[in-house]
Amino acid sequence: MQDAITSVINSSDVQGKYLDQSAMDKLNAYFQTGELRVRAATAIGANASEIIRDAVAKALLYSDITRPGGNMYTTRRYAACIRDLDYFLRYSTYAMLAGDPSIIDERVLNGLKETYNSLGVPVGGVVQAIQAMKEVTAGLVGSDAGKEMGVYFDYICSGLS
Ligand SMILES: CCC1=C(C)/C(=C/C2=NC(=C\c3[nH]c(/C=C4\NC(=O)[C@H](C)[C@H]4CC)c(C)c3CCC(=O)O)/C(CCC(=O)O)=C2C)NC1=O
Repeated sequence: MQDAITSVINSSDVQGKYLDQSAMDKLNAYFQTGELRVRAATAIGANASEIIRDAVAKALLYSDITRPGGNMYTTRRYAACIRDLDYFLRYSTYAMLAGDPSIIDERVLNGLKETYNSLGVPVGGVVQAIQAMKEVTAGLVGSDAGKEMGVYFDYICSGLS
């Protein structure tokens, strides 16, 4: 995985140069939001199951997905869905702390779309649930940190579509 610091340093290193102004600006923006990121990650970690419960209630409950014939029907599949949402929330939080999405590519998106397609997991429903987590999370951590988390929730959604 990469983070905001290694990604800036690596791209300067490839050119054999010291960091230029735009690289310094990127680093500065990252350092200035450090406390915001740590505070948001703490709040998300302490409230993960509530975030997921509220997102499921907003996006999935009482829809065709949870009725007989739907992909979340049966306790086993319902639990698999909740577990997937917990993965998305946890890895988005890691990526938000790192300021870089590469961990999501490596550990979440790699092969996921193919897995969902082969199991009949409706990607549209997954995207709706992730968007609902984005709203619920922003409500918890505030709009600045919420926007930052939104980048990584959206990153997962685009990787699935
Ligand atoms: C850490 C990275 C990681 C991810 C992301 C991951 C996802 C993942 N979700 C799966 C299944 C599943 N995923 C869902 C999810 C849903 N169904 C719906 O209708 C909802 C819209 C949605 C929840 C939002 C369901 C129901 C299954 C079980 C499908 C089945 O076995 O029939 C499977 C197949 C194997 C299994 O059942 O465990 C994988 C690999 N596994 C991983 O290791």
